[in-house]
Amino acid sequence: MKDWLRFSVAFWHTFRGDGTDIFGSPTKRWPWDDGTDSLTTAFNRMRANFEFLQKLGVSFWCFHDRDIAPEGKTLKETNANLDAVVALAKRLQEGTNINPLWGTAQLFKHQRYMHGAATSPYVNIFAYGAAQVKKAMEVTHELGGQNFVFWGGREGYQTLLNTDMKKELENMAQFLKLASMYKKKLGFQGTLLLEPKPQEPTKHQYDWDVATTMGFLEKHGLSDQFKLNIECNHATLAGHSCTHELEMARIHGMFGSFDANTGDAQTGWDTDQFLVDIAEATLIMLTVIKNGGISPGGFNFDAKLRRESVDVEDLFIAHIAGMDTMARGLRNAARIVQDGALQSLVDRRYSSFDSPLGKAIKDGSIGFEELEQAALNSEDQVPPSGKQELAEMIFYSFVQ
Ligand code: XUL
Ligand code: CO
Repeated sequence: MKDWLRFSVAFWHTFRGDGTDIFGSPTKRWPWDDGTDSLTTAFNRMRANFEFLQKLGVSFWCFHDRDIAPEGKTLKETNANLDAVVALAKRLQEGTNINPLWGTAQLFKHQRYMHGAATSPYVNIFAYGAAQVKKAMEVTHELGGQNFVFWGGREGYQTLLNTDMKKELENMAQFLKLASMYKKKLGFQGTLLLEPKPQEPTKHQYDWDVATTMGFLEKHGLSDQFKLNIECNHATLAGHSCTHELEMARIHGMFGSFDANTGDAQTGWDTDQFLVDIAEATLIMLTVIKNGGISPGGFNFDAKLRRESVDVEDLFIAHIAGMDTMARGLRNAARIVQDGALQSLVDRRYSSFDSPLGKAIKDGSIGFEELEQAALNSEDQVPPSGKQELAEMIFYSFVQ
C-alpha cells in the first residue's frame, strides 16, 4: 500500500492556511506562526512541516516557492530568503525518507502577475516569471524533489476584448519549452507536470481540462516533456467527473500525479476539501491500478481545513481521514480488478470488434465500400443491453 499511495502534505494549506475567506479574516493562528512574513516565522513553519510529516508517517510534501519563504525587496533578496529556508529544509530532511513530491513557482499572488505570467502582455513580467520558475526548479532539485508543477492560475483572460489569445497561447508554449530546456540543463530528472483548471481566479484559464491541455501540449510538440497533475475539484469545475479526467489522462499515457481533494456538490468553486467519499476513492484507485501506479507522482492533499476547524488536532484528523479513504479505495479497486466481473462486462460489450470485420477496421484494410457491403449483407442489428445497472451493482458491491 505504501508503494501505491505516495501521500504528500500541501505546505500552502497546512502551514499557511489561516481560515481566511473573501468575506472573513483569519480564524486561526497556529502555534508555530506569529502571523508575520519574517524569515524566523518561515523557519518555524518549516520545522512544523517536518514535525507534522514525521508524526503522520508521510514522506512527501509539496510547496510553492513563496509559501516557504518571504518575498524580499528585490528578486535577489527574495532568492536569498528562499535559499535560507531551503538550507534549513535540507538539514531537516537529512537522515529521513522525506523529500518534496513536487515544487512549483507561485505565479499568481503578487500584483505583478495580475495579467498573467507566461501569458502577460508585458515582456518584463514574462522574464520575471521565467526567473522565478528557474529558481523554484533549482531548489526543488536541490531538495531531491520528484516532480515540478505548473498551475497557471492567471494564465487565461478576463475578457477577449482586450486579449490577443493567439499571442498568449504562443507565449505560454514558449515559456514551457524554455522550462523544459532548463530542466535538462539543470540535470533535474523529475517529471514536469501541468495542472489543469478551467477558471478561478481567471475567468477562463487556458489549461481548461485534461483534453484541452493535452491538445495544447501536442500542438506545440511538448507531449513527451510534460505529464499532468490532476485535481478532483478542478475536474468538477470543468464539468467532468474526477474519474473522467484521470481516465482521459491515463489512456493517453499522461497521468503524472494527483491532487487528492474534492469539491462540494452545492458550491460552484474550488472548496479544496479532503476527499472522504469511498466510492469516489475506489473509482480513482481503479484508474491508478490500470495505470500501474503513478510513481514518481503521488497523492498530494491539496486540501484545507474548513474555516471553522481551528485545532491543530484537526490537521491530523483531516490527513488521516484522507489517507484512510484512499487506502480503502485501493483495497476495493484491487478486489474489483481481481474479481474481473466488471472488466468482462466491458470486454463483452466490445467483443464484436474481435470479429474479422472488427479487425479489418482496426488494421485499416477496408474502407467505406467494404463496410457498405458488410451492412448490406447483414441483418438489421438491434444492439444488446448496456447493462448499466448491473455494472453499478457490481461496482457498489465492492465499496466498503
Ligand atoms: C489551485 C491549485 C494549486 C496548485 C499548485 O487551485 O490547485 O494549489 O495545485 O499551484
Ligand atoms: Co492543486
